[in-house]
Amino acid sequence: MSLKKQDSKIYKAIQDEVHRQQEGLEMIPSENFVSEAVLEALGTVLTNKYSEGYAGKRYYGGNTFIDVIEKTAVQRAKELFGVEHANVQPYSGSPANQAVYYALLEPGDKVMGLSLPYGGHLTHGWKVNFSGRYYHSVPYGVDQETHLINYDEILAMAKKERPKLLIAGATAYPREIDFEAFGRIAKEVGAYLLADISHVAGLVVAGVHQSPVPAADVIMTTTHKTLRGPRGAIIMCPRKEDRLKEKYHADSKWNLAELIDRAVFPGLQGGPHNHQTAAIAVALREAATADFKNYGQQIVKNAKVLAENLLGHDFQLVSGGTDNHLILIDLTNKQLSGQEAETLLDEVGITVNKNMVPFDTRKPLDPSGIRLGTPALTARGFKEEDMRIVADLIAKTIHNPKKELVKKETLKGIKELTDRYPIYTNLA
Ligand code: DSN
Repeated sequence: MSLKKQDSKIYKAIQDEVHRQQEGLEMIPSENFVSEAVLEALGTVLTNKYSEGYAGKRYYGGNTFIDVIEKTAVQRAKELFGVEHANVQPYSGSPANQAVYYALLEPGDKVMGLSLPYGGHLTHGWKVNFSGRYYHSVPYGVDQETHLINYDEILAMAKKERPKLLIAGATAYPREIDFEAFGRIAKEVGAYLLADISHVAGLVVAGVHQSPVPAADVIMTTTHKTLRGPRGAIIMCPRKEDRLKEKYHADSKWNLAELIDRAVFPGLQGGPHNHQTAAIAVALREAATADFKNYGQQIVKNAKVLAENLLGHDFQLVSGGTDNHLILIDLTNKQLSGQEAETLLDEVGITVNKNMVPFDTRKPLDPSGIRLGTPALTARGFKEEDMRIVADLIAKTIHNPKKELVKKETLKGIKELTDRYPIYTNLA
């Protein structure tokens, strides 16, 4: 029976969401639109199957075709990123980072990552997360003046703290991350380097951002952000050998790749989500095309034009602009909180998220900033000239919170844009 007939409530909510995505400007920088082929792979009978273990070594029968799918996804990840090993089973980014910790560390070991209020991720050592609770987190921040990562300061701190794991990566950092510099620091202090490229994986693949492959011991990426895949994550080892085996795992018979695989299963997870693995494989194939390279380049071009035009409307941008897919606006000069701006923009169909800015004096649930980005709009086909219009629409909305006529004009402007770049037309 069709979903529509069997469960009209859920069917309607899904249709409403299709329309929301089609008719609004999706600007949360960690979100994207997958292709119809990826969607098709996700909604398949693969969700019915258990396949604990790895290809050729499963704890359940009937995995002939699942093995084909998982091996294909692994091979595509290895080729796309240029790594020796890939594990495509993590359910998403947080479980994947948990697996990296489980593979490399013992509880209480020291980790050093970018602090959450300065743009880091919960799993990079934040106190309420497993990473801050079960490990000894000594977070670094950003420079007070420039809001940039200060590699000299991180080196000095790492020399003093001697972390076992150094983490390079962010969720709200608008500049390119210098993985090579992080690699030098990790080598100097004898730490593992985890590059969490969840936000910028698509930019790395497109060659617009530095690849962490030469520098990192382990690379983790979610698959659903700039990479344009389904929700999920991949853990990769550029080199299978454990560079610090003598120091940290002298008694272990496993190399780095084996430590990672054993941490994902049986360490933390049960059966992989095979429908997700298939969709990841499809997305990785798409990401290997010339079109995707153009897409990654366009994401950054669009973000830069958006940033320039927002500056023209007197918005204050953290670090003064962007090198990647995201922009962090500090709304302090607009007498508006991040929550108020998020709500105002939501009312006209512009979706962004409230976000702390570095050295924020407000609270996480009502911070001083909003975070916005270009991956999803670029996936629809938006170009530089469209981003100028988007900047105008954002400015109008923020500057005229109570004017109904302005709101009407903005809604009209958004409709013109979204009609020009339809998505999922076969689903509406
Ligand atoms: N929640 C993601 C983001 O929005 O950046 C990170 O996990």
